[in-house]
Amino acid sequence: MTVTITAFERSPDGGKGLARDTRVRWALEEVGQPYQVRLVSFRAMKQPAHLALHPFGSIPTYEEGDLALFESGAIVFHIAELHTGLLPDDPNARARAITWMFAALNTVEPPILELATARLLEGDKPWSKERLPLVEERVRGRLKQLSARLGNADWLDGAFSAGDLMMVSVLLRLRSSGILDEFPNLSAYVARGEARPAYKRAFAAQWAINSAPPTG
Ligand SMILES: N[C@@H](CCC(=O)N[C@@H](CS)C(=O)NCC(=O)O)C(=O)O
Repeated sequence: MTVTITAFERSPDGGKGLARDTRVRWALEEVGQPYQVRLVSFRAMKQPAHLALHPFGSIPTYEEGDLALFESGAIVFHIAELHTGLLPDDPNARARAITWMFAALNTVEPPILELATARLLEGDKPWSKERLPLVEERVRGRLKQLSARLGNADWLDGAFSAGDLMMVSVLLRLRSSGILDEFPNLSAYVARGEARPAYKRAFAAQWAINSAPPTG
C-alpha cells in the first residue's frame, strides 16, 4: 500500500514541526507505515489539482489507493483504525482515546490557534495589547483543566494513544509563548511525546525539508 501525504514546500515555521503534516507523519511512524511526501507551494495549494484533494486548499492531505483524505484529525484517525498501536482494542478505552482526539482538536486547539493569530496576525493592531491578555487567559483556563485531569499520569488515559498524539501536537504550538511552562506536568507530557522515537523520526523528516537553505 502506497501512502502519500502533502506538506509545505517550505513551512512558515522553518521546521519547528508545527505544521500539521508532522502529526500525520508521527502517526505513520508510530504504526510503521512507510509514506511518500508531495511538497506543495502556497500557490499550488490553491490550484484545482490540490483543491480536488483538499477543498480548503491546505495541507496535509493523505492518499492511499483510491482514498483521498484531508483534515489532520480524520487522517490520524484513519491511520489509527487501519493499524494497531494507536487505539486500544477494548471498545470503551478506544472510545475514550477517540474522545481525547476530539478534545485536542475541538476544545484545546481553538484557543491556542486564537493566541497564534493574536500574536502573528493582529500584533500591529491598536487593540492588540488589550486583547492579548484575554486570549492568553483563555489558553491558561484550558490548560489548567487539562493539567488537573492529567495529574501525575504519563498519558491521558492509560497507554499512549492517538488521543495523546493529537494533544501533544496541539500543545507544542504553545511552547514559544512560555505558557506551557506554567504547567509542569503538561510540559513534561509534551516532552514525553517528543521523546518517542516515532515523533523524532517525524520531526527529523520535516526538519530535513524546512531547514535546508533556499534553492535558486
Ligand atoms: N483543520 C485542518 C487545518 C489545516 C491547516 O490549516 N493547515 C495549514 C498548515 S498547518 C495550512 O495549510 N495553511 C495554509 C493555508 O491554508 O493556506 C487540519 O487539521 O488539517
